[in-house]
Amino acid sequence: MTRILKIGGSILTDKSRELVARPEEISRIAHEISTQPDDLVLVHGAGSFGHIPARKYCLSQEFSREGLRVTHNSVARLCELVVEALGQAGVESLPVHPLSCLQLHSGRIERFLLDPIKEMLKNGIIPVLHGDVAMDLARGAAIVSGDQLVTYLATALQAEVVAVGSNVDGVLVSGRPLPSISRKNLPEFENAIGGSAGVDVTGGMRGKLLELLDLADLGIESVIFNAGIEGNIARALNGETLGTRIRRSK
Ligand code: IP8
Repeated sequence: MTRILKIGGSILTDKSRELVARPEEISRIAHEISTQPDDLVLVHGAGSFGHIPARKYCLSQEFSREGLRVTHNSVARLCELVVEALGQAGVESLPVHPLSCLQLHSGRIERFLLDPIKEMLKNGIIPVLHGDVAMDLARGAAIVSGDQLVTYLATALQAEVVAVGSNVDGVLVSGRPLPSISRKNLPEFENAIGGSAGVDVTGGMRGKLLELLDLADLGIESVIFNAGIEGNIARALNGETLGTRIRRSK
């Protein structure tokens, strides 16, 4: 039973300051994950390690060789902090950098070499992926969000649990989390759903929700929950519904 957990970059980093991580939060999350590490793929957001350089080099609009190098190296550094923290918590993981194993076309994943990820899972190792830059057949390069990775991986690996941890309690409407949302009732709430409080080049909550609705269309439901609250990660990994459930339309 494969489970996919995404931890938002806003939990792992200070989103307003470049290269500023939150080591206590990274360590807490690593300890929570260490309580149930089996068959788990971890994806983390880029936080200030990715969104600030990506904005500085205008990577959403422009091709910049230097910007690609700086942004990738920066998110790879955050990934290293996560992998190290997992090791400290007693669970083995390895970084899988999307830049090196997938190909985009117009910003969408077209090819993805999944064999190393499957082999890691078989051998009791947590693959750790992250929002990254990647080469793009139409544009030279583009940004691939952790949320797009979640959707792709959940489909390819037929995940049974898909949990997306954010720094808020779910999909908020008037400050409160919706218990569930589907493509059918999206128009009711669409205008009330915001982007992100910090610097974000991949669309914040709206971008996340659209990815997960695509996944629900394929029959795989997910939850968006608050990973900043201790204990929630373990609950989400158990398949409990907390936060907002992204349901398939009936
Ligand atoms: O934080 C964005 O990934 P996300 C990746 O998962 C970059 O949206 C490089 C900004």
